[in-house]
Amino acid sequence: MRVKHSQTIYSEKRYLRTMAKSKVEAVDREEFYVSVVIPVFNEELTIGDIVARTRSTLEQLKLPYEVLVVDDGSVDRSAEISQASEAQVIREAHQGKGHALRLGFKRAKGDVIVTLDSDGSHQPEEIPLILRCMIENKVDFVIGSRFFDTEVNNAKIPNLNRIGNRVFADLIRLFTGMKISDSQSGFRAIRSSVIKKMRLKSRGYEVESEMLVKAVKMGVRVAEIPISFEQRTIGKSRLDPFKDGTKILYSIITSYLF
Ligand SMILES: Nc1nc2c(ncn2[C@@H]2O[C@H](COP(=O)(O)OP(=O)(O)OP(=O)(O)O)[C@@H](O)[C@H]2O)c(=O)[nH]1
Ligand SMILES: [Mg+2]
Repeated sequence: MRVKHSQTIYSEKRYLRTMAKSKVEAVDREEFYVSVVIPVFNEELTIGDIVARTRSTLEQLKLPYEVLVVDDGSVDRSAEISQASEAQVIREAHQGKGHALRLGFKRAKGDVIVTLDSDGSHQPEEIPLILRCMIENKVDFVIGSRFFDTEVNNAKIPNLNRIGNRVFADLIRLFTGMKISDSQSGFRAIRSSVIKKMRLKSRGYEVESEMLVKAVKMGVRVAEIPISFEQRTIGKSRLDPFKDGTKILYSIITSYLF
């Protein structure tokens, strides 16, 4: 199968410098409503801070926005804390990160959807960088990559996860011709018109690769920019490198073929 697409991978050092200088910068020239969708599963120690920083960043940008936290079955106070932080909270029985994101996408009213993790790995102050990249490069899907600033971020990411990421990137490149450094990053922005056409099916961590492969197949313009990254220091990862890695491999293949 031949994939017809136009694509841009944007990786200029400029963005790293911008990041160091000022994190909340004006996103100009385009007005759009931003929906930030945050999946949460037992992250009571970090979710309040993430929602507060997300809201404060969007307030400074002066863009209309909403923050949707999707909590599918946390047994801690994640949902209560999110509500108290003035996020809209969607609650459901536990199914997985992919299912949670899909619920959030369905509910989101925005023209652009931003996703970020709630365990403190991503910096909400970098949302403007992602949005700016979308506007300046006229792309529909921007991925925040952990693997540009390799010396700093590589050391924070477990070896097995890094190897897995490399394998997924190679496979995606083989199938689609697209060079990607971080197909699994959960820090992204995508036009909701694109999401609507994707018919996502993933329940778990494979949602990120499903979105990417389907976007490339649809001919959507995709860009990557560097982000800073902190490995979680509190709470618990539920990612099983073998079980979830296999699901991700399977998802890359099926998303490409069907
Ligand atoms: N709603 C919901 N969110 C989830 C689920 N699984 C993970 N998440 C969230 O998705 C984000 C990423 O999950 P992590 O467990 O940190 O996975 P990871 O980042 O690949 O793993 P680490 O590198 O160990 O942090 C976090 O914000 C989680 O709270 C789930 O089943 N439901
Ligand atoms: Mg994490």
